[in-house]
Amino acid sequence: MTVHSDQPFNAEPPRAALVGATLTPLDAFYSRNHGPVPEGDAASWRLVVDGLVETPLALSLDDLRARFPEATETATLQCAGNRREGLVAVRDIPGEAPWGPTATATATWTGVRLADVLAAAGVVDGATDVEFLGADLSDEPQPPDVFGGSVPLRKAGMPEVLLAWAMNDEPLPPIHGAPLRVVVPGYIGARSVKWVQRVRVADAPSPNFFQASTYRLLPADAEVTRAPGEGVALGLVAVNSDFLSPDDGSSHPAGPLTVTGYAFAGGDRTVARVDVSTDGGTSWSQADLEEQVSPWAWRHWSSTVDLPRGETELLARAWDSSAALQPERPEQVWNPKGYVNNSWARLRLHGT
Ligand SMILES: Nc1nc2c(c(=O)[nH]1)N[C@H]1C(S)=C(S)[C@@H](COP(=O)(O)O)O[C@H]1N2
Ligand SMILES: [Mo]
Repeated sequence: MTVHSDQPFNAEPPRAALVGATLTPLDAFYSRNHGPVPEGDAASWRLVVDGLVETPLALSLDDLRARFPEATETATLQCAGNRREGLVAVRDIPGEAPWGPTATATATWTGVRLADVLAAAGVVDGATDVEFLGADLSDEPQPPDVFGGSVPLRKAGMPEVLLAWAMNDEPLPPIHGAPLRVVVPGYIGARSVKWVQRVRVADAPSPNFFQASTYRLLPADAEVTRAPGEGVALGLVAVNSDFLSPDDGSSHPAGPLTVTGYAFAGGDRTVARVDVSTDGGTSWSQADLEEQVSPWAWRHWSSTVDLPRGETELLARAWDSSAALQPERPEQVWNPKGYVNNSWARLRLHGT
Protein backbone atom coordinates (compact mmCIF):
# COMPACT_ATOMS: atom_id res chain seq x y z
CA MET A 1 0.00 0.00 0.00
CA THR A 2 1.05 3.58 -0.58
CA VAL A 3 0.35 5.23 2.78
CA HIS A 4 -0.56 8.90 2.25
CA SER A 5 -0.87 9.43 6.01
CA ASP A 6 -0.70 7.24 9.12
CA GLN A 7 -2.93 9.32 11.37
CA PRO A 8 -5.59 9.46 10.07
CA PHE A 9 -4.92 6.35 8.03
CA ASN A 10 -5.05 6.96 4.28
CA ALA A 11 -3.68 4.36 1.88
CA GLU A 12 -4.14 2.92 -1.59
CA PRO A 13 -2.81 -0.31 -3.12
CA PRO A 14 -0.41 -0.65 -6.05
CA ARG A 15 -2.22 -0.86 -9.39
CA ALA A 16 -1.24 -4.52 -9.74
CA ALA A 17 -3.24 -5.44 -6.62
CA LEU A 18 -6.49 -4.57 -8.43
CA VAL A 19 -5.78 -6.53 -11.62
CA GLY A 20 -8.06 -9.44 -12.45
CA ALA A 21 -10.54 -9.06 -9.61
CA THR A 22 -13.85 -7.31 -10.16
CA LEU A 23 -14.45 -7.72 -6.42
CA THR A 24 -11.52 -6.14 -4.64
CA PRO A 25 -9.91 -8.32 -1.94
CA LEU A 26 -10.21 -6.57 1.43
CA ASP A 27 -6.44 -6.22 1.78
CA ALA A 28 -6.32 -4.30 -1.51
CA PHE A 29 -9.27 -1.99 -0.73
CA TYR A 30 -8.19 1.64 -0.34
CA SER A 31 -8.80 3.35 2.98
CA ARG A 32 -9.82 7.00 3.32
CA ASN A 33 -10.25 8.55 6.75
CA HIS A 34 -10.69 12.08 8.05
CA GLY A 35 -10.19 11.12 11.68
CA PRO A 36 -9.17 8.18 13.87
CA VAL A 37 -11.10 4.92 13.75
CA PRO A 38 -13.61 5.37 16.60
CA GLU A 39 -13.51 2.97 19.53
CA GLY A 40 -16.84 1.50 20.41
CA ASP A 41 -18.39 -1.77 21.23
CA ALA A 42 -20.91 -3.28 18.86
CA ALA A 43 -23.16 -4.47 21.71
CA SER A 44 -23.96 -1.01 23.04
CA TRP A 45 -23.94 0.63 19.61
CA ARG A 46 -27.26 2.05 18.34
CA LEU A 47 -28.31 3.59 15.07
CA VAL A 48 -30.53 6.60 15.76
CA VAL A 49 -33.01 7.51 13.02
CA ASP A 50 -34.59 10.88 13.64
CA GLY A 51 -35.39 14.31 12.23
CA LEU A 52 -38.43 14.57 9.96
CA VAL A 53 -39.86 11.16 10.85
CA GLU A 54 -43.07 10.07 12.56
CA THR A 55 -41.34 7.59 14.87
CA PRO A 56 -37.69 8.14 15.80
CA LEU A 57 -35.84 4.84 16.14
CA ALA A 58 -32.80 3.61 18.06
CA LEU A 59 -31.79 0.29 16.54
CA SER A 60 -29.17 -2.23 17.66
CA LEU A 61 -27.49 -4.49 15.09
CA ASP A 62 -29.78 -7.31 16.25
CA ASP A 63 -32.80 -5.05 15.72
CA LEU A 64 -31.67 -4.30 12.18
CA ARG A 65 -31.20 -8.00 11.44
CA ALA A 66 -34.51 -8.98 13.02
CA ARG A 67 -36.75 -6.23 11.68
CA PHE A 68 -35.59 -5.86 8.07
CA PRO A 69 -34.84 -8.25 5.21
CA GLU A 70 -31.17 -8.73 4.40
CA ALA A 71 -30.01 -7.09 1.17
CA THR A 72 -26.85 -7.37 -0.91
CA GLU A 73 -25.43 -5.10 -3.63
CA THR A 74 -22.15 -5.09 -5.50
CA ALA A 75 -20.99 -1.50 -5.73
CA THR A 76 -17.85 0.46 -6.50
CA LEU A 77 -16.65 3.16 -4.12
CA GLN A 78 -14.56 5.94 -5.61
CA CYS A 79 -13.01 8.73 -3.62
CA ALA A 80 -13.50 12.21 -5.07
CA GLY A 81 -9.72 12.57 -4.63
CA ASN A 82 -8.94 9.52 -6.79
CA ARG A 83 -6.25 10.39 -9.41
CA ARG A 84 -5.53 13.75 -7.77
CA GLU A 85 -1.82 13.28 -8.51
CA GLY A 86 -2.63 14.11 -12.16
CA LEU A 87 -3.99 17.50 -11.06
CA VAL A 88 -1.10 18.15 -8.66
CA ALA A 89 1.22 17.71 -11.65
CA VAL A 90 -0.56 20.66 -13.32
CA ARG A 91 -0.49 22.94 -10.30
CA ASP A 92 0.21 22.29 -6.61
CA ILE A 93 -2.74 21.50 -4.32
CA PRO A 94 -1.52 22.23 -0.79
CA GLY A 95 -2.88 20.17 2.07
CA GLU A 96 -4.43 17.42 -0.06
CA ALA A 97 -2.95 13.95 -0.55
CA PRO A 98 -1.78 13.15 -4.10
CA TRP A 99 -3.91 10.02 -4.52
CA GLY A 100 -3.06 7.81 -7.45
CA PRO A 101 -5.55 5.79 -9.50
CA THR A 102 -6.46 3.21 -6.87
CA ALA A 103 -8.59 5.23 -4.42
CA THR A 104 -11.43 3.18 -5.85
CA ALA A 105 -12.53 -0.40 -5.29
CA THR A 106 -15.52 -2.69 -5.50
CA ALA A 107 -17.15 -4.95 -2.92
CA THR A 108 -20.30 -6.92 -2.37
CA TRP A 109 -22.01 -5.20 0.53
CA THR A 110 -24.56 -6.87 2.80
CA GLY A 111 -26.91 -5.30 5.31
CA VAL A 112 -30.37 -3.80 5.08
CA ARG A 113 -31.90 -1.31 2.70
CA LEU A 114 -31.96 2.23 4.05
CA ALA A 115 -35.38 2.57 2.37
CA ASP A 116 -36.82 -0.12 4.66
CA VAL A 117 -35.48 1.62 7.78
CA LEU A 118 -36.81 5.00 6.62
CA ALA A 119 -40.21 3.42 5.93
CA ALA A 120 -40.28 2.02 9.49
CA ALA A 121 -39.56 5.49 10.88
CA GLY A 122 -42.10 7.14 8.54
CA VAL A 123 -40.67 10.08 6.60
CA VAL A 124 -42.93 13.12 6.96
CA ASP A 125 -43.90 15.68 4.29
CA GLY A 126 -41.37 18.35 3.56
CA ALA A 127 -38.31 16.09 3.90
CA THR A 128 -35.79 16.48 1.07
CA ASP A 129 -32.46 15.10 2.30
CA VAL A 130 -31.08 12.34 4.49
CA GLU A 131 -28.02 13.06 6.57
CA PHE A 132 -25.59 10.39 7.83
CA LEU A 133 -23.33 11.05 10.81
CA GLY A 134 -20.36 8.87 11.75
CA ALA A 135 -18.78 8.31 15.15
CA ASP A 136 -15.30 9.52 14.21
CA LEU A 137 -14.17 12.93 15.33
CA SER A 138 -12.21 14.84 12.68
CA ASP A 139 -10.07 17.87 13.45
CA GLU A 140 -10.39 19.21 9.90
CA PRO A 141 -13.49 21.24 10.86
CA GLN A 142 -12.96 23.90 13.52
CA PRO A 143 -14.14 23.09 16.14
CA PRO A 144 -13.62 19.33 15.53
CA ASP A 145 -16.78 17.47 14.51
CA VAL A 146 -17.92 14.04 13.43
CA PHE A 147 -17.69 13.09 9.76
CA GLY A 148 -21.02 13.33 7.93
CA GLY A 149 -22.81 14.07 4.72
CA SER A 150 -26.17 13.72 3.03
CA VAL A 151 -27.91 12.55 -0.10
CA PRO A 152 -31.25 13.62 -1.55
CA LEU A 153 -34.22 11.74 -0.06
CA ARG A 154 -35.10 10.31 -3.48
CA LYS A 155 -31.66 8.61 -3.62
CA ALA A 156 -31.86 7.48 0.02
CA GLY A 157 -35.12 5.71 -0.82
CA MET A 158 -33.62 3.74 -3.72
CA PRO A 159 -33.18 0.00 -3.14
CA GLU A 160 -29.42 0.05 -3.82
CA VAL A 161 -28.62 2.25 -0.80
CA LEU A 162 -27.59 0.03 2.10
CA LEU A 163 -26.70 0.09 5.76
CA ALA A 164 -24.01 -2.58 5.53
CA TRP A 165 -22.36 -4.80 8.12
CA ALA A 166 -20.54 -7.11 5.70
CA MET A 167 -18.14 -6.68 2.82
CA ASN A 168 -17.34 -9.53 0.40
CA ASP A 169 -19.12 -11.88 2.83
CA GLU A 170 -16.72 -10.98 5.66
CA PRO A 171 -17.73 -8.93 8.70
CA LEU A 172 -17.11 -5.26 7.90
CA PRO A 173 -13.54 -4.49 9.07
CA PRO A 174 -13.19 -1.64 11.62
CA ILE A 175 -11.22 0.50 9.13
CA HIS A 176 -14.12 0.24 6.65
CA GLY A 177 -16.77 1.30 9.16
CA ALA A 178 -17.76 -1.52 11.53
CA PRO A 179 -20.24 -2.08 13.00
CA LEU A 180 -22.26 -0.37 10.25
CA ARG A 181 -21.64 1.88 7.26
CA VAL A 182 -23.79 3.52 4.66
CA VAL A 183 -23.19 2.45 1.04
CA VAL A 184 -24.50 4.92 -1.54
CA PRO A 185 -23.77 3.36 -4.95
CA GLY A 186 -23.07 5.86 -7.72
CA TYR A 187 -22.11 8.69 -5.33
CA ILE A 188 -18.64 9.81 -4.28
CA GLY A 189 -17.16 7.66 -1.54
CA ALA A 190 -17.57 10.44 1.03
CA ARG A 191 -21.36 9.87 1.13
CA SER A 192 -20.86 6.25 2.18
CA VAL A 193 -20.46 7.24 5.82
CA LYS A 194 -18.59 4.74 7.99
CA TRP A 195 -19.30 4.01 11.69
CA VAL A 196 -22.74 5.53 11.05
CA GLN A 197 -24.58 6.25 14.28
CA ARG A 198 -27.28 8.64 13.16
CA VAL A 199 -29.54 8.97 10.13
CA ARG A 200 -31.33 12.30 10.23
CA VAL A 201 -34.14 13.12 7.80
CA ALA A 202 -34.05 16.83 7.00
CA ASP A 203 -35.36 19.56 4.75
CA ALA A 204 -31.91 20.69 3.54
CA PRO A 205 -28.54 19.13 2.68
CA SER A 206 -26.32 18.34 5.67
CA PRO A 207 -24.58 21.30 7.33
CA ASN A 208 -21.70 18.95 8.23
CA PHE A 209 -18.28 20.30 7.21
CA PHE A 210 -17.70 17.42 4.76
CA GLN A 211 -20.89 18.27 2.86
CA ALA A 212 -21.20 22.04 3.28
CA SER A 213 -17.54 23.13 3.17
CA THR A 214 -15.51 20.40 1.44
CA TYR A 215 -16.17 17.79 -1.22
CA ARG A 216 -17.30 20.76 -3.30
CA LEU A 217 -16.03 21.60 -6.74
CA LEU A 218 -14.70 25.15 -6.83
CA PRO A 219 -13.92 26.94 -10.09
CA ALA A 220 -10.20 26.91 -10.96
CA ASP A 221 -9.73 30.57 -9.99
CA ALA A 222 -11.58 30.35 -6.64
CA GLU A 223 -9.87 30.76 -3.29
CA VAL A 224 -10.30 27.93 -0.80
CA THR A 225 -12.09 29.64 2.10
CA ARG A 226 -14.03 26.61 3.39
CA ALA A 227 -17.04 28.89 3.80
CA PRO A 228 -20.18 26.73 3.68
CA GLY A 229 -22.04 26.59 0.38
CA GLU A 230 -19.31 27.62 -2.03
CA GLY A 231 -18.96 25.83 -5.35
CA VAL A 232 -20.90 22.73 -6.30
CA ALA A 233 -21.45 19.85 -3.88
CA LEU A 234 -20.06 16.61 -5.33
CA GLY A 235 -22.48 13.74 -5.56
CA LEU A 236 -22.78 11.60 -8.68
CA VAL A 237 -19.44 10.25 -9.90
CA ALA A 238 -18.42 11.27 -13.43
CA VAL A 239 -17.14 8.69 -15.92
CA ASN A 240 -13.51 7.83 -15.23
CA SER A 241 -10.91 5.20 -16.01
CA ASP A 242 -7.27 4.32 -15.50
CA PHE A 243 -4.69 1.67 -16.26
CA LEU A 244 -4.06 -1.18 -13.81
CA SER A 245 -1.28 -3.04 -15.63
CA PRO A 246 1.50 -3.01 -16.54
CA ASP A 247 3.17 -0.62 -14.08
CA ASP A 248 3.70 3.00 -15.04
CA GLY A 249 7.27 3.49 -16.22
CA SER A 250 7.93 -0.22 -16.89
CA SER A 251 9.88 -1.69 -19.84
CA HIS A 252 8.59 -4.39 -22.19
CA PRO A 253 9.70 -5.92 -25.48
CA ALA A 254 8.30 -3.92 -28.39
CA GLY A 255 5.33 -5.67 -30.02
CA PRO A 256 2.07 -7.08 -28.70
CA LEU A 257 1.43 -6.18 -25.06
CA THR A 258 -1.75 -6.64 -23.05
CA VAL A 259 -2.75 -3.67 -20.93
CA THR A 260 -5.60 -3.67 -18.43
CA GLY A 261 -7.56 -1.12 -16.47
CA TYR A 262 -10.86 -0.15 -14.88
CA ALA A 263 -13.60 2.23 -15.88
CA PHE A 264 -16.45 3.48 -13.74
CA ALA A 265 -19.44 5.78 -14.13
CA GLY A 266 -21.62 6.88 -11.23
CA GLY A 267 -25.21 8.02 -10.98
CA ASP A 268 -27.29 5.45 -12.76
CA ARG A 269 -24.88 5.39 -15.68
CA THR A 270 -22.65 2.47 -16.62
CA VAL A 271 -19.50 2.15 -18.69
CA ALA A 272 -20.27 1.77 -22.39
CA ARG A 273 -16.91 1.79 -24.13
CA VAL A 274 -13.18 2.18 -23.49
CA ASP A 275 -10.55 3.13 -26.11
CA VAL A 276 -6.77 2.84 -25.93
CA SER A 277 -4.20 4.73 -28.01
CA THR A 278 -0.44 4.24 -28.38
CA ASP A 279 0.08 7.22 -30.70
CA GLY A 280 -1.07 10.15 -28.60
CA GLY A 281 -4.71 9.87 -29.67
CA THR A 282 -4.30 9.84 -33.46
CA SER A 283 -5.72 6.33 -33.60
CA TRP A 284 -7.62 4.31 -31.03
CA SER A 285 -8.55 0.70 -30.54
CA GLN A 286 -11.58 -0.40 -28.57
CA ALA A 287 -10.76 -2.33 -25.41
CA ASP A 288 -12.52 -5.55 -24.40
CA LEU A 289 -14.86 -4.84 -21.52
CA GLU A 290 -15.51 -7.30 -18.77
CA GLU A 291 -19.05 -8.19 -17.93
CA GLN A 292 -21.11 -5.63 -15.99
CA VAL A 293 -21.54 -7.52 -12.70
CA SER A 294 -23.89 -4.94 -11.22
CA PRO A 295 -25.34 -1.61 -12.42
CA TRP A 296 -23.31 -0.03 -9.59
CA ALA A 297 -19.93 -1.57 -10.36
CA TRP A 298 -16.92 -0.67 -12.43
CA ARG A 299 -15.90 -2.67 -15.46
CA HIS A 300 -12.38 -3.90 -15.90
CA TRP A 301 -11.06 -3.86 -19.46
CA SER A 302 -8.09 -5.15 -21.42
CA SER A 303 -6.52 -4.44 -24.76
CA THR A 304 -3.57 -5.88 -26.65
CA VAL A 305 -1.61 -3.02 -28.16
CA ASP A 306 1.43 -2.94 -30.40
CA LEU A 307 4.06 -1.31 -28.19
CA PRO A 308 6.49 0.76 -30.24
CA ARG A 309 10.21 0.87 -29.47
CA GLY A 310 11.29 3.70 -27.16
CA GLU A 311 9.21 5.87 -24.82
CA THR A 312 5.45 5.76 -25.36
CA GLU A 313 2.62 7.35 -23.46
CA LEU A 314 -0.46 5.17 -23.72
CA LEU A 315 -3.85 6.85 -23.41
CA ALA A 316 -7.19 5.41 -22.30
CA ARG A 317 -10.61 7.05 -22.29
CA ALA A 318 -14.07 5.81 -21.37
CA TRP A 319 -17.62 6.68 -22.39
CA ASP A 320 -20.62 6.11 -20.17
CA SER A 321 -24.17 5.10 -21.02
CA SER A 322 -25.18 8.78 -21.38
CA ALA A 323 -22.51 9.00 -24.14
CA ALA A 324 -20.37 11.27 -21.93
CA LEU A 325 -16.64 10.97 -22.64
CA GLN A 326 -13.80 11.69 -20.23
CA PRO A 327 -12.22 15.10 -20.85
CA GLU A 328 -8.78 14.97 -22.45
CA ARG A 329 -6.46 16.96 -20.23
CA PRO A 330 -6.03 17.46 -16.47
CA GLU A 331 -5.66 21.23 -17.13
CA GLN A 332 -9.33 21.25 -18.19
CA VAL A 333 -10.55 19.85 -14.89
CA TRP A 334 -8.04 21.31 -12.42
CA ASN A 335 -9.78 22.70 -9.32
CA PRO A 336 -8.39 24.10 -6.06
CA LYS A 337 -9.24 21.06 -3.91
CA GLY A 338 -8.20 18.57 -6.55
CA TYR A 339 -11.39 16.57 -6.91
CA VAL A 340 -12.66 14.37 -9.72
CA ASN A 341 -9.69 14.14 -12.03
CA ASN A 342 -11.40 12.21 -14.80
CA SER A 343 -9.10 13.30 -17.60
CA TRP A 344 -7.80 10.59 -19.97
CA ALA A 345 -5.61 7.97 -18.34
CA ARG A 346 -1.92 8.09 -19.23
CA LEU A 347 0.68 5.34 -18.82
CA ARG A 348 4.35 5.71 -19.71
CA LEU A 349 5.97 2.56 -21.10
CA HIS A 350 9.35 1.82 -22.56
CA GLY A 351 9.49 -0.53 -25.57
CA THR A 352 12.82 -2.40 -25.87
N1 LIG B 1 -17.27 8.26 9.22
C1 LIG B 1 -16.53 8.40 8.11
N2 LIG B 1 -17.01 7.93 6.96
C2 LIG B 1 -16.30 8.05 5.82
C3 LIG B 1 -15.05 8.73 5.81
C4 LIG B 1 -14.56 9.23 7.05
O1 LIG B 1 -13.47 9.81 7.13
N3 LIG B 1 -15.33 9.06 8.17
N4 LIG B 1 -14.37 8.87 4.64
C5 LIG B 1 -15.22 8.86 3.44
C6 LIG B 1 -14.50 8.91 2.20
S1 LIG B 1 -13.89 10.42 1.75
C7 LIG B 1 -14.41 7.82 1.38
S2 LIG B 1 -13.71 7.94 -0.15
C8 LIG B 1 -14.89 6.48 1.82
C9 LIG B 1 -13.76 5.50 1.83
O2 LIG B 1 -14.18 4.25 2.28
P1 LIG B 1 -13.12 3.15 2.66
O3 LIG B 1 -12.12 3.74 3.61
O4 LIG B 1 -13.89 2.02 3.23
O5 LIG B 1 -12.45 2.77 1.35
O6 LIG B 1 -15.45 6.52 3.12
C10 LIG B 1 -16.17 7.68 3.43
N5 LIG B 1 -16.82 7.54 4.71
MO1 LIG C 1 -13.26 10.29 -0.40
